[in-house]
Amino acid sequence: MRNIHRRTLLKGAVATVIMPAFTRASTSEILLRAKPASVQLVDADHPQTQIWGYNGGVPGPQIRAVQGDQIALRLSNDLVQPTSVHWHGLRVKNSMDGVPGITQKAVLTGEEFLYQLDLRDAGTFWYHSHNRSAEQVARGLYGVMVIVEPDAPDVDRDIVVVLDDWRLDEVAQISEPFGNLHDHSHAGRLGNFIHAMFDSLPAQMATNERLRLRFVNTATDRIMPISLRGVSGWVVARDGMPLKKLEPLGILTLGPAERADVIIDVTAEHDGEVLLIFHDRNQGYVLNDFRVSGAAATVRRPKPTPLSPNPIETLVSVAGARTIPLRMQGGAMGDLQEGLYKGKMLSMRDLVDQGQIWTLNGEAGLPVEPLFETPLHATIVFEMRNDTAFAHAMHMHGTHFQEVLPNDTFGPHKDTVLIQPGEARDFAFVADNPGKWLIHCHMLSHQSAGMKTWFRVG
Ligand SMILES: [Cu+2]
Repeated sequence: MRNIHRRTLLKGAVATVIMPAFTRASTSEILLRAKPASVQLVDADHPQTQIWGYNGGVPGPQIRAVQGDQIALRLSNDLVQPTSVHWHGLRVKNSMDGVPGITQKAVLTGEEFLYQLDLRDAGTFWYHSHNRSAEQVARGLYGVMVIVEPDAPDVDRDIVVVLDDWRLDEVAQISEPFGNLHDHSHAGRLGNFIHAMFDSLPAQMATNERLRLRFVNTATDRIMPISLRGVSGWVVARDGMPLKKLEPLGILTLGPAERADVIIDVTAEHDGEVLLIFHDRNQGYVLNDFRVSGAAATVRRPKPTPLSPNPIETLVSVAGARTIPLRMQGGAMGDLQEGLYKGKMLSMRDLVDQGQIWTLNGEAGLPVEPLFETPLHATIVFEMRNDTAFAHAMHMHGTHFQEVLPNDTFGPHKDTVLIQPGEARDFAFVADNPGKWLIHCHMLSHQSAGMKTWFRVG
């Protein structure tokens, strides 16, 4: 049995609830003003934390829209650094993908950029800075997008739960500097304050109440294994895409940028409690606890049915597909001797001098030429090989991929996958979204230290 600690990792801290402004998408523009702000991140015994956020909060305004909507979002940059916004997991037009140097110029201080998005898929997505993201996301430049199904499942409450990990000093300010070589060469910048931010806080829960929880791991580098006590439930979607077969809810491990939609029924009795637990090694830490009072119904509802699928192509075969090796190397305790960087072959020592520690297929940083080019509608298989001592959260822009499993079967659609040390796993997709797309580690410390590349479709 695991030990359960009723505290978060930072001494004296308690889990926090932040109620972001809801932004209902409509025909008018949504303004996202990236700017410094001060928020009560930790408890009232600590000072407010200086963050960078959209419209003065973290998370930024929650964008709720209906599948099929078109929305326009105007980014306005009031930061001291250039910035951009990436719509993580949304299958957007390439020019709207928010990647400086690939799909747009970074938005300079005092300037603006208008993003126009077609919301093809329903589900739980998020948006975040894609410029100097290891710093800008760590400072709070992210928010959640909920794209509602026309036939949303019947639940009593639908709640967004953001999981984040902050490195704070003793007066609750974000620790600097960023870009620490030890972080970058190991598991990334890990924090000392882990919390769950609910967009609406259930003051209490009731027996047999049914909730949909939309978990989003917004941490730059922290893998989040979580579980719930006092409930029974199912994972119904991953990375915004409905699962064909619901997964019973056990310990849910979300790598950086991964999402999971969960439907739970409260099984705890009156005067019992529901716990949200973060697991770290053999310890469990209670992030939130909810008192159970009364009953919402006398009996549990039947098991939910799967959500309606999104209009994304589902693989049936990879026969004749083009395979692209994607070998991860480098980092501490790795065996990387040298790597290509900006067209030059450098020794590991020289790479490190450039802040580059990780390679994909022997190259660090964004190559001038794409990793590969493919005509539209071709099927591509990434042969991912993790030859490093650390896990990586590999994220592909533009569409979702599916794991290639035995006997022409395929895993769920995912935009980010956690690949453990030594693992060799294949992920396939149909290249149906034209443009220049990134594939990179979403441990943002690893990305900034080299682990990224790109490809061209069409
Ligand atoms: Cu990584």
